[in-house]
Amino acid sequence: MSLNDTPRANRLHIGIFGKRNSGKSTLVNALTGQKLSVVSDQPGTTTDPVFKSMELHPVGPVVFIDTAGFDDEGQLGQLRVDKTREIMDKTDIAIVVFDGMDFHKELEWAGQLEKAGAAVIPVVGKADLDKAQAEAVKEAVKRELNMEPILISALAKTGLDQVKAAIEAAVPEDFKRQKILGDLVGDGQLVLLVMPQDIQAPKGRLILPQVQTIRELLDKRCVTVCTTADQFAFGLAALKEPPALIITDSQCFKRVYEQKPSASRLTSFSVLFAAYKGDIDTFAEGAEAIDRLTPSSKVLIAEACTHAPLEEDIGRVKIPRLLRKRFGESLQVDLCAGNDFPRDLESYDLIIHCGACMFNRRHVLSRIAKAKDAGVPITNYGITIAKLSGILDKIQLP
Ligand SMILES: Nc1nc2c(ncn2[C@@H]2O[C@H](COP(=O)(O)OP(=O)(O)O)[C@@H](O)[C@H]2O)c(=O)[nH]1
Ligand SMILES: [Mg+2]
Repeated sequence: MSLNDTPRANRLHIGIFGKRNSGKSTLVNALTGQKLSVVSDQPGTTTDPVFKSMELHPVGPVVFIDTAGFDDEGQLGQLRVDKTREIMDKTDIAIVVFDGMDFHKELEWAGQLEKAGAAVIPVVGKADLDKAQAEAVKEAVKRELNMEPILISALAKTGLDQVKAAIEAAVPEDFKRQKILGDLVGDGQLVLLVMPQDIQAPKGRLILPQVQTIRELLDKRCVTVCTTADQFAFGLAALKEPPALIITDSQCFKRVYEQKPSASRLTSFSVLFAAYKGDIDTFAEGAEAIDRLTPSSKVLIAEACTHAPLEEDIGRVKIPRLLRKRFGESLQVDLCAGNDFPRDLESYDLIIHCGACMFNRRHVLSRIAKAKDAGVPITNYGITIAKLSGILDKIQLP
């Protein structure tokens, strides 16, 4: 990914699902106009999901995900099916390829994808081979799904414009209006950003939430001033008027709150991203569960990044320390990272998720849904720190 690209996590995720050999890879290649997935008549050619980012006019930045096929067999096959299942949780729009009259698997997956929150576009593939058979499949699928499948031939490149139009029509509303700042700041206002001095990003870079927030502020023509936490007071003093909004890293929340002018509203990058990449109301409600923890409670920390732990890692060190300080050393704190998310959530009293800048919104929403299914409150890092520092009621939620 180049620095100028839209990060993958902000792209519309379009997953291609179907049996092995149904023409999924050929379809992705045809839709993107690029040869990126191996196509062969050997079932099981695509193993790990393949991600391909592109600009899809007029939808915008999307990523197509070519999967292995959900009918895979054997031990290796099960691994591939599991990988495909993981993709389900990230999928905004699912293209389900129907191939032949035996389509109970396709129906089953279409149902699961819908339940996971994806918009399903059914297509009948290889329509160039036997038109009458393809029509028959289409009618049968239509009866079952109550949706009209699109007849396509990825090889002859027919039906592709219809698929693109269906994608455009299926873009979820919340994806279209995705904004980080909401109504927190008006056009052209003065905004001060406070970032920690131990910037947790590769040398010469800023972390994504900061980059994206700055970009959106500049789009709003806001005068955007950045400072490290230790220079906060100096930064404030250098401004002629109090900033309309201060956005701070949650690690220095308390200090900034105590020093800020009363005229300035205050929020944090994590709070902004809790709303942008999740559900702020659920997270705020989930944070209330912190008050109900006891020394024998069990907390799950879910970290999206699999990076090597930093010395003062917020999820691995800071939050567990803050919690144990309040509830004692016997408090059990488990950690999961990356795509791993435990199936048995019921035993937890609280889930604390990271800001998820590496995840797309759908992925976080699917985890929120799983937590709700299990009856476990869920919140995130920024809200937890605000809650533990006693200032959750003093910050602006977007
Ligand atoms: N006739 C015809 N063959 C196709 C079509 N799409 C794919 N194929 C062939 O079907 C085989 C499997 O295709 P592939 O894209 O690898 O399937 P996947 O396993 O679902 O990814 C290959 O030999 C393709 O050339 C199509 O629209 N028409
Ligand atoms: Mg394939």
